[in-house]
Parts: sequence; C-alpha cells; structure tokens
Amino acid sequence: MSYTPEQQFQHKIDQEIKIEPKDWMPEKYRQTLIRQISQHAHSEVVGMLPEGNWISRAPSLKRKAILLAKVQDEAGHGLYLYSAAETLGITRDEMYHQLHTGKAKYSSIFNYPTLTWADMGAIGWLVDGAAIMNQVPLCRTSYGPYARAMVRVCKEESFHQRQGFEILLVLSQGTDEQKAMCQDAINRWWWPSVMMFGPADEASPHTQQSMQWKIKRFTNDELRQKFVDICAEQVKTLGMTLPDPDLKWNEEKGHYDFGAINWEEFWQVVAGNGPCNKERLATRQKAWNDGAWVRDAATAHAAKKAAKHLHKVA
Ligand code: BYC
Repeated sequence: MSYTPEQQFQHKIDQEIKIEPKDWMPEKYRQTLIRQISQHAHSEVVGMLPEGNWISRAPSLKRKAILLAKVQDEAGHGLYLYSAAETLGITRDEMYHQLHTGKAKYSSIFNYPTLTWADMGAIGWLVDGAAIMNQVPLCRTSYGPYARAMVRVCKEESFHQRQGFEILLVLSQGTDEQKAMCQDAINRWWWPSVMMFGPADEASPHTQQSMQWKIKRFTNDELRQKFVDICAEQVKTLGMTLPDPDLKWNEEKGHYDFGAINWEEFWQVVAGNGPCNKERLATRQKAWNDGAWVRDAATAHAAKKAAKHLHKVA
C-alpha cells in the first residue's frame, strides 16, 4: 500500500518529527506558516513603537537602560522571525512591502496608545504575559526553524514580563497618584490583552487546520482562559483589580469566568480603525524610507568587496 505525500506529511507531524525547509510540505501549510510567522515578525517590529515612545521619558537611568534593552530584544525577535519565514520561500522585501502597504496584519494590541509610564508596566505584565502564553507552545510548533526561533524569544519575553510586573509593583506601593496611575493602565490594557489571543474558536477560520498540523498546540480560547486564570491571581499581589465585574472563580470548571469580549472593537482595530493604526503604519513607512540610504550603502559596499575578492582570485 502506498501513501500520498499528504498522508506521509501528516504521519511525520503525528510522530512529532519536525518539518524542515527542504522537506515536502502541502502548499497550504507553507502559506499558513508564511502568514503567521510574518505577522508575528511584523508584530515584534511594530510592537517596538508604543514602548520606544517612552525610552526618553523613563523615570530613571536604570529604567531607561532596561526599557532600551527590551525594545532592542523585540527588534531581534523580528529578525529571527523574518529569517524563519524566509526559509519558506518569501523574501524579506516582500514581507516589508506587505506590511508597508497595509496588506499584512500585525497584532491588534499595538494600535493602542501608551499614555503614562504605568503603561510600560502594564504592557510588560499583560501584553508580554499574553505573548508568553501564546508563544511557549510555539517552541513545539511543527516547523523546525519557527520552533527553534521561539526558544530564545520566550526566554527574553519572560524577562520582559517580569520587568513589567515589577514596574507595576513599585507603583502599586507608591503615592496615591502612582497607585491610581497603575490601576488606570491595567484598566486600559486588560481587554485589548484578552483580545490578543484572536477570535473565539468558533469564529477562528484557521485554528482547526493549524491544530491538525500542530502549528498551533492550543486554541485561541484555551490560551485566553489560561491567561485570565493567571492574571486574576497575580493582580491580587498588586492590590489592584481587573476591570471586569463578571470575573469570578468557577469551582466546578476550575477556571475563572469572565465577561463578554467586545469583538466589534477587536475587528475594527484589525481592520485598521484602532486608535493608533494610521500612526503606527506611517512611522514604519517613514523608517523604511529614511533607511534607504543605509541599504544602498550596504549594497554598494558588499558589491565593492565582492569585486575586490574577484580581482584577487583572478
Ligand atoms: N491581531 O483564525 P485565526 C508580541 C487575525 S508579538 C490582529 O484565529 P490564527 C510582542 C488572523 O491573523 C504578538 N489580527 O488566526 C511584541 C486571521 O487573519 P488572516 C503577536 C489577528 O493565525 C512586542 C484572522 O484574525 N503574536 O507579543 O490561527 C512587544 C482569524 O484568526 C489577531 C503572534 O503573532 C490579533 N490579535 O491565530 C511585546 C504569535 N488575532 O491572516 C509583545 C503567533 C487573530 O486570515 N501567531 N488575527 O487575514 C499566532 O499564534 C496566531 O497567528 C494567532 C491567530 C493566535 C495570533
């Protein structure tokens, strides 16, 4: 009995054998990975903007150094992820083009503004916390280059999450004004962070196939529930609250129940109509245009070096 390439492929996945760039893969698997990995890379790069905005205004030299390092880590994550996507046959220029023309998505979360220093804490605790919840399982994703890139990303994300929580912990023990700032940032970042996990399972077109291919190891709702359960406990250490009157421990389920998500807001932000979508895209486009001379100079330098080498060999 002979197996089709699709059956052999699924067999490998079922056996937990990683798929590598030169292996045969269904075209839809390749396209799904390009979509997810490039969107993930764009999210890291656009994700530098809301925090980059606070580097010059961080309250001390130590806080500046830490925030600078975190934002640099995100640039690095973007680069590993673009490299992983390139192994699937798309060029970096194509991916940038998709981002700059608004064709490619990036995470909804980065279209919200960072209004106070406490937002740096809330982003670290909640946004990076959500990112870790989603990305730790990606270390076991079926595509080798993506899984390997995620190992280092997750180690760094865990530092990011702890630095965010510590910012909030300090504020939560400060003056009344600082406490209010801390609560306000949590109030504004909570629901967008809960939405980060993507649409509910019944409204998620890609989940079923991605689970079968073990690109995703958990569904959007499974990860969202784990995140809510953890945050509902951690917020107690801060002496703060989450802005959800329906948040309540459900003994029977062994999980927290939580309120209805505003999916209308989520889809508006994904469609480009969030508070900062236009600003984020314009900033990336400007950075790309302003960097043209660097790319040109690097290309000219590489060509000159190659010509010199040829000359020597001849
Ligand atoms: N925002 O069928 P679904 C970070 C789209 S980086 C915008 O569930 P899938 C960090 C989805 O793309 C955070 N769009 O899709 C960085 C799809 O649209 P298309 C990013 C979203 O792929 C710096 C449609 O909705 N993390 O944390 O199975 C500083 C239907 O969704 C969103 C990653 O990218 C969203 N939130 O599941 C700090 C992780 N959610 O493509 C932190 C890798 C969904 O059909 N990605 N959409 O037009 C994933 O795990 C999955 O792609 C998702 C979505 C869970 C996000």
